[in-house]
Parts: sequence; structure tokens; C-alpha cells
Amino acid sequence: MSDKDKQGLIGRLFSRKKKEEGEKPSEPESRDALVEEPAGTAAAEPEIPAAAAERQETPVAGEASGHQAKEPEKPSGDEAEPEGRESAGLFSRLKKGLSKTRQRFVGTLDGLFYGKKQIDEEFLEQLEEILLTSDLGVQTSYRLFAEVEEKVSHQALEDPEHLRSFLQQEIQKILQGAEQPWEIKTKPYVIMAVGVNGVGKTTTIGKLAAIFSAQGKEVLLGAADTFRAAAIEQLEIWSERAGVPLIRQKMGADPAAVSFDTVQSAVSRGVDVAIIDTAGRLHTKVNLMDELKKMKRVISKALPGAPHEILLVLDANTGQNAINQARMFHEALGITGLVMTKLDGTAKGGVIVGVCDELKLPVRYIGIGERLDDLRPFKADDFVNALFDRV
Ligand SMILES: Nc1nc2c(ncn2[C@@H]2O[C@H](COP(=O)(O)OP(=O)(O)O)[C@@H](O)[C@H]2O)c(=O)[nH]1
Ligand SMILES: [Mg+2]
Repeated sequence: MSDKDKQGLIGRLFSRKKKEEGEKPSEPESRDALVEEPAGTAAAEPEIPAAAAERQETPVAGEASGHQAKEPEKPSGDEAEPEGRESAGLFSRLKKGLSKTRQRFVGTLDGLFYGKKQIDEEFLEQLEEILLTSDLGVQTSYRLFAEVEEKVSHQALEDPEHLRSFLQQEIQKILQGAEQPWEIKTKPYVIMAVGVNGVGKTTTIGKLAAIFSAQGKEVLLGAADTFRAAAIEQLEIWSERAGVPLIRQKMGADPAAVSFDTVQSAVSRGVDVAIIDTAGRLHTKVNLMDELKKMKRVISKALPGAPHEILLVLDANTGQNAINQARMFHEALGITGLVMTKLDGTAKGGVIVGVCDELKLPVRYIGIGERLDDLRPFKADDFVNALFDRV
């Protein structure tokens, strides 16, 4: 591909990106408003809260008093797949969840391939356009297209069917790199969940608490999103549902102090896993990213080596913006794992490929719906098969 062609490709990418941004702002201003630093959260290193006077500890399930918080969606165990058909059922649910992304990307590819017997220049132009509009991200789309062009020019790819399986394999390779075992070896294993507002952090933490509990692990949650009372209550409901204790302070408390408390308590109780919720924030807000850095430092003071996992939650609906979010959170904090939520109901799920290709971080779980069992361990082969399935 000549430099001129390359520029044409990138130019088209950017004009498409601009068009999309005009259609749907991926980071509404209101998000920003929701994540202003609470008054009293000093920039200075917090004093390590020895007694944590404000601490209110929510006892294990059932003992907490009633509150007004909105019920999180019910994990519907009643809809569980019958034994034996479980894996087929899980796969069809994954396929259903990914249906919009499949239609937009693979469906469009198949539309191009239909009835075509050979790869010519017009075909390649259309393929280029499809790759660029698939949310795979600038770098990844460009790289995949360049590889296709290279192979076509050497007669290594001769018909559209062959090309389809080549693309499937390349995407599979990228995603396989992101499927790594999540080893929870240290005790307590401390997880700090971060991300933009509304991406699904609290919900994911609640579901993870239930998953770890079901594996026989003792879990403790820390409500370090102290910006809104509702955020603490939402996590409290999840803690009750999962039957795990919660460390909380008052709304507006220093999130670093809540984090310290949570880790200290996790150590003294001897739990297996502590998961700390944080307030959503835009990756572009330096002061809010600094607040997370402070939390990270304070956690490591409470327990050297912690946090063991800094889990970035990304919402697939944000499309290519998820790649920017991942890059900036990673630069600021050193992300160790990803969760991609809301792959159901969006056509932009192809972004997971771009995120994995550019960030080379493990994807721990994916969210394909609001049910508890819709938070799935990430399996690259299943994902690609569900995406490229023809039916
Ligand atoms: N459809 C769908 N909704 C999800 C998924 N994950 C989270 N949500 C919803 O996203 C909304 C925001 O989630 P929340 O956990 O409060 O986001 P937070 O601000 O990052 O803590 C809630 O209504 C969740 O039920 C998912 O995988 N699929
Ligand atoms: Mg939250």
C-alpha cells in the first residue's frame, strides 16, 4: 500500500469517526458532572485512618437495615439452563448477545462476499470500507487490511471464502492473546475496579462477588465510590445478594481512606478476595486520575503488593472511545485486567478486538446482559465462533 493510499485510508477513518461522534457523544457532559471530586477530598496523601471513626460496616446478608436504593437487576437463577445442555445454551446466549455486532461486521462482510468468486480491486475497496466501519479501531483495521492486501498481491488469498476464514483467524489470534488465566493466588487478593461513569463497575463487582463466593472464596467489598449515596447503597444491595460483607463510610468520605479500611479489614478477617469500587471518572480528568493513583498508593501501604488487580471496566457501547479510555487508564494506573460490558444491545462490540490488539491486556470477563450469568469468563474461541457463525 502506497503512502498516498495509507493517507486516504486514515483520512476516511477520521471522517467516519467525526461523523460518529456527531451522532452519539460517547462521553456525555453529564458524566463529567457526576465525577467531580467531592469536597474535602484533599489532594495530599491521606492520613492512614487508624480507627476509621466514620466506618460503618454492613454485616453479612440480611442484617442490614432497609434502604431506598433501586434494586439491582435480579440474577435470575430460575432461568438457568438445564444440565447437559448447559454449554450449548451458553453458546447460543453468547451468540444472541453478540447478534448486533455480528450483523454489523460479519453480516456486512458476508453481504460483500455473497456470490463473489474472486477478489478484485472493487472488492478490496469495499472490504476496506467495511473494516473501517466495524469499530475494530484505526490501527487494527489498517493492519488487517494491509495483511489482506499483501496476501492478495502474492496470490495467497484467492477467493472470498478463503479471505473470510483468514479474517476470522486473525481476529481469533488477537483475542486468544487476551485470554489468560486469572490466578488468584495471594490472600487477600485485592482488586480495584476503575472506569468511566456508567460502564458497569458496580454491577460487575456485585456479579464477581457472587461468582467468587460460589467458588467457595470469602469475599469482602469496599464502597470507595463515596461520591453519591446511591452508589454505596447499590453496592450494599449487591453485597447482601451475594452474602458478602461490605466496608463503607459516609458519602463524601475520602475514597482512599475507605480503600485502606477495606484492605486492612480483608487482612484481619483473612478473606480471600477484596474488591474495591471506585467512582466513575473521565480518563481525561487529571485530578480524578490522580485520586485513583492516591488510592492505589494507600492500598499498597495497607498491604504491600496490593492491589493485585486493577480491573478496568469498559462499555462496548462507547465503541472506539473504549480504546482511548483503556490507553489512558493504563498509562495512569497500570491496568492488569479488563472487563468489557454491554456487548449485548450494541453493534460496536468489534471494539474488543481493537482494545486487545492495542493494549495487549487480559480480558477477564465479558458482559452480555443484565443477568448474573451474563457476566462470562472471556473465551476467545467461543467469542469468535459466535461472531462468525453463519446462522
Ligand atoms: N445490558 C447490559 N447492561 C449492563 C451490563 N453491565 C452493566 N449493565 C448495566 O449498566 C448500568 C450501569 O451499571 P453500574 O454498575 O451502575 O455502572 P458504574 O457507574 O460503572 O458503577 C446498570 O443499569 C447495569 O445493569 C451488561 O453487560 N449488559
Ligand atoms: Mg458504580
